[in-house]
Amino acid sequence: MNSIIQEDYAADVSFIIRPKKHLHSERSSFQQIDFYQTETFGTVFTLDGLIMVTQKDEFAYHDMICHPAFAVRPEIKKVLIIGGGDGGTAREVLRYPNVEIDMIEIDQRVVDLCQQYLPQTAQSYQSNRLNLQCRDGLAYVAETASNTYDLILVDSTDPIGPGEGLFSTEFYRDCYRCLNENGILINQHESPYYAANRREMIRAHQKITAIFPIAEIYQFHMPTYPSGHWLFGFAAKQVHPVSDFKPAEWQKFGLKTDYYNTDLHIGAFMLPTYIREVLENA
Ligand code: AG3
Repeated sequence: MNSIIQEDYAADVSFIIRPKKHLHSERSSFQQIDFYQTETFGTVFTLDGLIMVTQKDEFAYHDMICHPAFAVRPEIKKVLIIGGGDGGTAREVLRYPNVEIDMIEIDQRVVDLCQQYLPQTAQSYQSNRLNLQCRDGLAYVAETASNTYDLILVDSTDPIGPGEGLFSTEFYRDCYRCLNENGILINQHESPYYAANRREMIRAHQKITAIFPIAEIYQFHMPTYPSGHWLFGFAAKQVHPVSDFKPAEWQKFGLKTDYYNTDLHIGAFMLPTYIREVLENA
């Protein structure tokens, strides 16, 4: 077992947390899974050594993957989550009383272990509005009927290992087909700063813009991910995240959120110049 959590951001740059305890370590059929107890971030969950969830900052990621879409289309009902085995994304979606979720997570061990070590996110598994299947998300969308979903949330790892197919053109094409006319695709879109993440950000954006007429990117602050600056993609057939934004309607849900609010919504889609240029020149 490791005595430190170390994520390498570049050949000469790493992020290190010194845990109080290594709670669990195993290799599933898909990936290396670890849980740690830490002073500053609470429980930390890693896959193949990359930080997925920490108890202290997961609220930022799970608010931002979920709530902006509902503030654009408050009537969302049928939701598909691909990945997200820790349960945090489902927890936020389930706060909307009328939604029903299909969730497709490839690794049953992630689901089981998060229920044991991360009840803060895995509490969503108690809901009867969540229908979980442990299987490959790529195959699932390929088999799913057209126009099935209002919202697809791709809560994936980085595009290495089991998450790789969730960054492919064929996957995005199937997502497009499975969404109805007003449907929205939100995907984990990596980060602009370090070269390895930037490369994946560009590749994902190129593929999505070739398929979806509306393909925007939005940002948020994620302290335990590379550079602390992270992105989601917002892609749709016709709804636009800024011109179709409905703040008053979203506020009627009365949700108390710790990161998302309707004041930051539009600003999240306004990208810094260097990111715009990287995407335009790609
Ligand atoms: N999904 C992983 C986001 C990417 C993290 N990348 C990294 N640490 N290099 C998080 C799942 C949360 N439900």
